[in-house]
Amino acid sequence: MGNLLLRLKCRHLRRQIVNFHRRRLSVSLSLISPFLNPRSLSSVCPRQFRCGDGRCVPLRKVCDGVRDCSDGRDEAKCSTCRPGEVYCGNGQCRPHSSQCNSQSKCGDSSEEADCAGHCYHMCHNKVCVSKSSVCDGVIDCKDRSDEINCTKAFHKGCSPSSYKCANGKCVNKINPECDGIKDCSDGSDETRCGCGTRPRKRAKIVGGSDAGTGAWPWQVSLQMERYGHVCGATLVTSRWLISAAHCFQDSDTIKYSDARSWRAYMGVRVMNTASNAAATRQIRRIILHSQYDQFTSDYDIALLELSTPVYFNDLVQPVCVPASSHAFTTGTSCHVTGWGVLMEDGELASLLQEATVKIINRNNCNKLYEDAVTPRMLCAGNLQGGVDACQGDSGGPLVCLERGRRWFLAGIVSWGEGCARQNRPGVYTQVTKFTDWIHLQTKGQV
Ligand code: 4AZ
Repeated sequence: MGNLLLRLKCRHLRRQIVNFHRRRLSVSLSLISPFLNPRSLSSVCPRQFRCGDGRCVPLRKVCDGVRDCSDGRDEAKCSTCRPGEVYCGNGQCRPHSSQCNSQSKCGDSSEEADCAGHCYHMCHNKVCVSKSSVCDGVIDCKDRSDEINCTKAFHKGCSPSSYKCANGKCVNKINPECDGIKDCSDGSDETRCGCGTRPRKRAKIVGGSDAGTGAWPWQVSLQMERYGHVCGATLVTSRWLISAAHCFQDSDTIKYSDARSWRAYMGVRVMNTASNAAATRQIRRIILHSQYDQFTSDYDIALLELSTPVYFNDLVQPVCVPASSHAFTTGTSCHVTGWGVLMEDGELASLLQEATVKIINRNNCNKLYEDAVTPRMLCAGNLQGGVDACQGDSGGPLVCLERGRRWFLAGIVSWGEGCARQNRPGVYTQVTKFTDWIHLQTKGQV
């Protein structure tokens, strides 16, 4: 695959998008100054603290006892913590759950001080896994022990790692859904399994970074009439697409939230002409997650209902949506696809690109991103750099092959610092955290 960079749109760097549209279409759009509008002003400090004068300060410098903002805003309101938070030795407030989890959230490690080197969960091979990585839907221990012995009964009767059958019974096997074996007595783990296959690919192996025809039949290009390709999305049923909420945040000049402005192109490989699409649909409505936070990128998920259903064929197929209990293993090679830029500030790809990226443990990823990775996010990439999603890939799929037979949607391209930089992996919306939300919003259609 070489040093492939996938392309995409960046939600928080609105200026880049506008620039990109200007380059692409030579349409004279007025460049939005982030200093004119309070919302854009905040958006120039993604995952950082914004001082009163607009300067950005890393979150780790907030409440660290040192005034970094000229107005001292970074050190104001630091003396008390909210309920459920732990007061760190340096004055910071951190979630109580971060105490004694072998992962310093306080910055000064004060919340880890009285833990006597305690390891929350020790894998059989003596790898220590912190509290927040246990039962979080990502397998970190080779023996899977961090996702097997989940006894907390908060999945409406089933432990987080056990699959809940339609009749409410729990199945403790890892990822039993659509694996060809009936595990639920009511057979519900094997219903609705017409997903995650690639009819065209059965007899073919395609190498390199250009995707073969029909290689990723759930990949959708979301386009706006005036601007062409803006974001990716994933086909999950004949009526529903999953994408990123940040693709639909209005700017001062562009109403990204208006469903009527968008077209979904499916079965496309070569981007340049829309006539290449096997199917085109208008969008009936866009459902944004109500907790989406444009500053932290938390809950970066959107559902798009198509105006009319699409017909499946060799080039248009839905991917499987994982059950909330589905675990994706740290270190697994998964695939991200899109028509995003081939390098930071580069041009969009005209041929659909594919890249192999490995699932990264969230705690390790948080160390690289100063705790900006929430439990709703999943990191994947190559820590050496060189392979990643980038602007224009946003909203598109990160998919993993399960037991060599079906592809499941593990993530939605969401954010990252730059593209393909060393120790700056891609951050994705973790789909398993939204399985119930998706089911609810689509009234059980997904
Ligand atoms: C973006 O600008 C963006 N390298 C998306 C993904 C990544 C970086 C930026 C990951 O939307």
